[in-house]
Amino acid sequence: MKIVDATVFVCCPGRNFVTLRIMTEDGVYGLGDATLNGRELAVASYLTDHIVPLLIGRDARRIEDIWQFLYKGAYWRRGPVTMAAIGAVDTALWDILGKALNTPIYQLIGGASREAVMVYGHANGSTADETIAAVKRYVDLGYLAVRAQCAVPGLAATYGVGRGELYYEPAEPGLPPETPWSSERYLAFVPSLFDGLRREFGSALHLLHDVHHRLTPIEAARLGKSLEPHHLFWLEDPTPAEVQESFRTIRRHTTTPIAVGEVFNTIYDCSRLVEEELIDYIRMTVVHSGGISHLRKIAALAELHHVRTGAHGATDLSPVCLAAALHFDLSVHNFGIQEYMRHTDETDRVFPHAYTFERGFMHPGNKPGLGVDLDERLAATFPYQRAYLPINRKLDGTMHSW
Ligand code: EZ4
Ligand code: CO
Repeated sequence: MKIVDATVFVCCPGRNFVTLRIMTEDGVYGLGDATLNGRELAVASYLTDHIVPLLIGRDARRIEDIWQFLYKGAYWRRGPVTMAAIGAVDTALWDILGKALNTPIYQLIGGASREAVMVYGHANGSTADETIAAVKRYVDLGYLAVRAQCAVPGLAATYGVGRGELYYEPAEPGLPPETPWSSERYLAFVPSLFDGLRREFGSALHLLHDVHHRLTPIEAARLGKSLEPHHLFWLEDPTPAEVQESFRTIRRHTTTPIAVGEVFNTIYDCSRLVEEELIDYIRMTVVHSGGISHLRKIAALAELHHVRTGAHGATDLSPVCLAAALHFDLSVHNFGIQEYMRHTDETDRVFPHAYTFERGFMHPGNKPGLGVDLDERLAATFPYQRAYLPINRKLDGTMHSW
């Protein structure tokens, strides 16, 4: 089952996506998402210029060997660009194998461990009342879990507060917008938001919150502690995770469950967090962490330490990545929850897919492989548009994590 061709597609049906298509000699092809928000073309070039020539002629069924060949063979290891490129190849090869065997991927990686996968949606508002109304809309759509974000009084723009109701898209065409940040104002406000949410929705609804890497460990510990009465499903990215030891401080002070990992790329980025049981959910992304093969190893390590999965599923990951995540989620034993930000209608049309949402749960469907296709002709009508994520500055102008 020789690989005869591999092509990279860059398109912008509402936002940019990079997609790898690997073709085999018998005409079976597989897709992999390679989108790295704001740095898309670096991955496209890594694939086209450096990986595609290495794939031609290889046996598409040797998924693990090709993974190791691309990882060890590059000499330069890890990093989001490299791991997104490897992740795209890995996903495409699983897609090919599933199609060749006429089987959905989840059946190749252990079969279903559950009937369907619980997902959470993103609710946001400019005021606490607006956020409450947005959460209500998700509850009405059947969601059992909702992430709640709100603009902070006195700050002109806040992470997670979008323009539409269901879609939140932080990347902006053109150069990166600058947004102001104050940890003091944020910390003073968030507990009251969750007081209001629990008053409105009672205790059964799963509520999540994303700090988006903005607090110091001790500030994050304080926030976790103050939110304990509201028993969050998780508090996400409380502090930047380059320093894994930081999480000891948070852990020492609060029982609020901690989730982290959307910017991680390999098992080494999370091994200490997992082995020391400093986190509760590992949120690594299929595309940015070496694909389904590597994510399964991470899940296996996490399972030993009571850490569950919560794969990143933002709109800047294409339907190809979401499908891969759903096959992974359905099969691993220690699945926790899946992030589900709905894509725009244009995106859904460019990537027709078999996955479904019903009453707060998703299922990858039973089409062979991933169950996602790429409408190449439609994709070509949406050319790449340069776009960046915003940057953050404190009120005095100091650069801060976004
Ligand atoms: O900001 O994926 O939990 N979800 C998130 C995302 C990230 C984007 C960055 O590209 O934090 O919305
Ligand atoms: Co996040």
